[in-house]
Amino acid sequence: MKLYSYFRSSASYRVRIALNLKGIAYDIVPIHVLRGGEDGGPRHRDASYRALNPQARVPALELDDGTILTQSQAILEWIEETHPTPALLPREPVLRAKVRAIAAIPCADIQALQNTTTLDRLKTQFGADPDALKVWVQAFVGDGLRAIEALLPAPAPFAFGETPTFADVCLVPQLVAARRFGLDLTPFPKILAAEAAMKGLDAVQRAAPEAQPDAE
Ligand SMILES: N[C@@H](CCC(=O)N[C@@H](CS)C(=O)NCC(=O)O)C(=O)O
Repeated sequence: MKLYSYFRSSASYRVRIALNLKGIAYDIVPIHVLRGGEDGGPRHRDASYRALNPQARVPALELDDGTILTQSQAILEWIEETHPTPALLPREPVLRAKVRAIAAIPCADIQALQNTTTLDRLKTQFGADPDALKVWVQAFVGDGLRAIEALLPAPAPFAFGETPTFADVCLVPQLVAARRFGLDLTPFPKILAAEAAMKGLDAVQRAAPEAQPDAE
């Protein structure tokens, strides 16, 4: 199995965590989203990568039979369905929905607003300077994290109990981006407790941006 991944990509990081927690072997194929392309542009916009993922985004997971999966949430669901243990979703349907709802906040509602393409467009088309971009990202990440903090039960020690779920898998990468943009995380003790529990796991440490072959 091959994971097309960029070390700093939060969407790639989610998939790396899930693969590691499940003990699934994979090779990383680094795809730089800022440079490294055949035409001098970013690697993920190369025709050869678009042939794999026409959306020109990371991650993409190539299965051993050549099938390409895209979109981190779809990949997480595939991982859970094909490798059910250790489970990353609770058994009970209401709890499953609650875990998926927490995971959806970074994946669906925050990430697109802090993505490279979005920030580039704000800069080039609307003249946003670095301070304006920071205000933008802090606003959307802060809104999302406030909602998550309100929705989470008391950590025990993970977001939804004694074992990690998709909620934890999606929270850890979101916090990297939050810190990169200088967001004060002290109002989020439940989120920080779940993150601390995750960071104690070898599988999560091996998925970290700084542990990747393409880390800079
Ligand atoms: N919803 C997608 C988002 C994928 C995505 O936007 N990935 C970012 C890196 S985290 C990317 O490829 N950015 C490149 C770009 O914006 O051009 C997912 O969860 O897989």
